Amino acid sequence: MKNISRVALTAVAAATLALAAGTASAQFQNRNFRVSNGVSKEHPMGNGLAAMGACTLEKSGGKMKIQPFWDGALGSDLTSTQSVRTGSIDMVLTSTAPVVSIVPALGVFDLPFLFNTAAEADQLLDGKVGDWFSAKMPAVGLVNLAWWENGFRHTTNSKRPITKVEDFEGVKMRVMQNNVYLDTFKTLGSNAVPMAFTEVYSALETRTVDGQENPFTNIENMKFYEVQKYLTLSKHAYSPTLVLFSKKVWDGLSEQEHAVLKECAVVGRAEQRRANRAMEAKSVDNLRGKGMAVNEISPAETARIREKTKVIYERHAKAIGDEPIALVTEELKRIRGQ
Ligand code: TK8
Repeated sequence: MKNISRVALTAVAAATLALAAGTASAQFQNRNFRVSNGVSKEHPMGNGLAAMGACTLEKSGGKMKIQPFWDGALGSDLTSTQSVRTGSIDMVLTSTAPVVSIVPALGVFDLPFLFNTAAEADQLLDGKVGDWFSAKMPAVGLVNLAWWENGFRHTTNSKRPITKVEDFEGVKMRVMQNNVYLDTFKTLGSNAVPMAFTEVYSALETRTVDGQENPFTNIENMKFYEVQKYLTLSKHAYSPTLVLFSKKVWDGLSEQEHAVLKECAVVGRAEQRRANRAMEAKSVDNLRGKGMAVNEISPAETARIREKTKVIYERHAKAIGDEPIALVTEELKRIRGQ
């Protein structure tokens, strides 16, 4: 008698599981979401998207696929974001800086020396303040699924080591298409040139510009070390990455599909940040090994650079908005126990 009930139980359990999987799959349609990236597939954004894609496949019974495109194949941060707004591309991973022309409040994240650590950036972005910024996206045709990490930005150039403020003088510096970065590097004495990420390598190679600034992972991933001699550990800003989904496409999805995309973007976030930080930890040695001359800036000189760029906060407060600046600065004080 016992044997029969065990066999019956096993059959019922198997049928229940199959039904559940079938039901899950039935709640989902076949989807293939195309994602635009400015970086190459070896960048930690690839780790994040691989984790996110495995998650969406598993939770949709194999129906929801994520298809990354690399090296700006679908366009730059800004043009891809515009395409996501029209629905011709489903998703883009972009720095916040180029999106400021669409959502000015994001400009707060470009203010020099805003964040001190990645931990406080995570805490702010993954909390209610990050949600406040994400809530601004639907009005411009976008849905921010999560905050991933570009990282702390450092300066490279082909002219000289930058060890003090005066060394920025006359360096033709590519910056992201963003007024705060333009103003910051002009204020430091550089000849700042706004340019899409996809054009930077060739602009450095042809000496159209002397330098640029980016997190280590981008400097390594884009092989900027091949066309840049000097790396200065300026750590002058922290760039968040937006995981922007098209609201036009989003509005055609089910609640279950929404839930899976949000849940799996958070799974991808953990993996992308982990991979980014693991790569960053080895980057300075790797870049030295590729022939870059690496220098720190002394605390005294960093203090002079911070002092010189403080004016940026006042100059851009109106364009960014008092509310986002207050939200971020108050939350940072709270996180720091100030
Ligand atoms: C990559 C860009 C890049 C950014 C830049 O698509 O443009 O310098 O730092 O990460 O978003």
